[in-house]
Amino acid sequence: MTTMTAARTLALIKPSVAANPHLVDTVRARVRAEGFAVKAERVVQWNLDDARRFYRQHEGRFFYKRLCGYMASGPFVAMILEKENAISDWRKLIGPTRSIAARLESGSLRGDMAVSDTRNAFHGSDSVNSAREEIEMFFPEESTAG
Ligand code: RTP
Ligand code: MG
Repeated sequence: MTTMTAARTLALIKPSVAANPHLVDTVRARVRAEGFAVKAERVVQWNLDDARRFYRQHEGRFFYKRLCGYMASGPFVAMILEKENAISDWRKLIGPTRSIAARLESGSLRGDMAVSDTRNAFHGSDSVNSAREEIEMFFPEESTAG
């Protein structure tokens, strides 16, 4: 149920997990069990330029090229998740960026599904502003979302 305090975040199920429908179902079930409402969902296929644009803040980092290649390697799932504290709670549920750290956080989605620090299976917006921008980018029809 939507409440006055509900917040929204943009979640991505990255291509390594999105390629497997059973894993995507597992993620959806987990998302709902943790109290998030899935407000919108779509499948997206990027080319390299789309990936470079989205991750431009990481241009020049040693992992930038493989990150962009990964994100353009196949379809992925974008979702708007709604819940109180959605931004921080989703990032907590996915777990740390680095896979070794994620594995140490029992129950984290990256701990269960990441295959490397780059192919780490999930994205979550990191602030209210980035959530608003990213929701607008993937779901322009949801322009009032924040
Ligand atoms: P995201 O933006 O995808 O939600 O992930 P994040 O905030 O946890 O991580 P960030 O530092 O923003 O990095 C963006 C994505 O780049 C890849 N990465 N690979 N050492 C590495 O190989 C490395 N570090 C980062 C990951 O796919 C990460 O999610
Ligand atoms: Mg980030």
